[in-house]
Amino acid sequence: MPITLYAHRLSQPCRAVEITLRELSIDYDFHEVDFAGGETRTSEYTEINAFQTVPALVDDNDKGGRLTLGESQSIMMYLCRTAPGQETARQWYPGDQDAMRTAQIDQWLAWHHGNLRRFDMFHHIMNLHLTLPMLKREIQNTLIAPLQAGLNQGLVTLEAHFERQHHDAHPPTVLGDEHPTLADLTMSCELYQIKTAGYRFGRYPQVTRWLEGMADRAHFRDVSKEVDTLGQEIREQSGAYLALDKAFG
Ligand SMILES: N[C@@H](CCC(=O)N[C@@H](CS)C(=O)NCC(=O)O)C(=O)O
Repeated sequence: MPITLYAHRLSQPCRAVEITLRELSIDYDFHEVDFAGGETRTSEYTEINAFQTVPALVDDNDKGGRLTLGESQSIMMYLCRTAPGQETARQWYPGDQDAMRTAQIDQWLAWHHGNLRRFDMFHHIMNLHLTLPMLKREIQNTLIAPLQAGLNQGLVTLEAHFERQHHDAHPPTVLGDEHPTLADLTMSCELYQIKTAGYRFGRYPQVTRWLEGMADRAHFRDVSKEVDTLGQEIREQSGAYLALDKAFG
């Protein structure tokens, strides 16, 4: 009996059916149904399972007959009733062989739907888990990426300014003297906080040198400890969404 299972492995009833097929050593073709993308609502799928859910099973028999079946428990019972290896199948579901044991199994199967499954919050947990990364990626694309482009323009200006000073005696400063001024302080505090989140300014070697010189000052270091800690947390928890290597590197 060529069998096709229409299913998705993130679905509990689908996994239960697929495990049944394997336990009974039944060969099957697996058709992954994109149920999150609405495939169960298509007319093609509705022909296979009028209830528009996964799993569904199609069994084409030798005589040209075709069975299409939805509802995981009906599918599992059918497989047990028709499996070639009946000795194994009867252990899973005795059917007519043992009415009393079968009635007990039926009772638990019915109870499962109204109880454990009804309160299974896995789908909500999964949605919550998937929503956060999607939201972060969306914010990176719509909010952070344009700011990175703008900041790159400013960094080009600053880099060119430092390059015009033509000396290596000390780290660059805005006025070119050894001692920084308020202009250095204000701008370095700005760029330093971006650096704490994991950005590097590799495309701008003079800016990098200037920033390192400023960040090396004792009071700068002390007063920056809190932003260092927050930046590290951001880097570890959200770095993957921030294009840390590409933005200014
Ligand atoms: N009582 C059904 C439940 C099937 C079910 O809830 N399937 C969900 C996935 S776990 C589904 O198909 N959802 C997609 C939809 O409703 O479009 C069974 O045991 O087969």
